[in-house]
Amino acid sequence: MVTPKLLTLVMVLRQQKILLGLKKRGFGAGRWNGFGGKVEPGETIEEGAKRELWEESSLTVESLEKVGQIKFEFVGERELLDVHIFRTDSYQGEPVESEEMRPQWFDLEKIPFDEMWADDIYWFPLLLQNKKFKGQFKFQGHNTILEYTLQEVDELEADKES
Ligand code: 6U4
Repeated sequence: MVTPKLLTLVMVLRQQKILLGLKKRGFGAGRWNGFGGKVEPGETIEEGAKRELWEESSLTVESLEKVGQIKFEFVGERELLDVHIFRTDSYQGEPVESEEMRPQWFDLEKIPFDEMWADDIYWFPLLLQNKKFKGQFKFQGHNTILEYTLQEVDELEADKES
């Protein structure tokens, strides 16, 4: 059994725009994405999400809404990613570029899906319609989706400490 790696992803929305960051290094470098990273021992998933949002964008939030959970498998790689997706439309501060991310606001009609992870175009519509969702994507390399499942759900599992 492989233990999935717990990761967070935070989507910040404001007045028909979404804040994405261009990842400058590490996993997914060169792609626009929400803010997030690994959950550290002793923190809840939501705490990890807030910490990463702060570290990568300088924004703070009081609470985040959990909206999605997607598991990723990469053929030939042992590691499974378990990504917990949150959204917020109320935050404090202004986005500031960090070593990891260059933040930029995008109109909701101009989301740069060509320069994002290939799965995003599937689940962003659910995110933008305020739906909750669960899914699983199987990748060949980092660009090709071999198969996937995605479903709208009423509830997501409660947060737990890692
Ligand atoms: P560090 O600790 O900085 O070396 P790094 O390897 O850069 O970590 P990290 O921690 O930034 O990775 O986490 C990767 C981020 O990418 C998380 O926010 C989750 C997100 N992510 C991973 N696969 C994704 C995918 N297929 N689609 C997507 N986001 C994904 O939209």
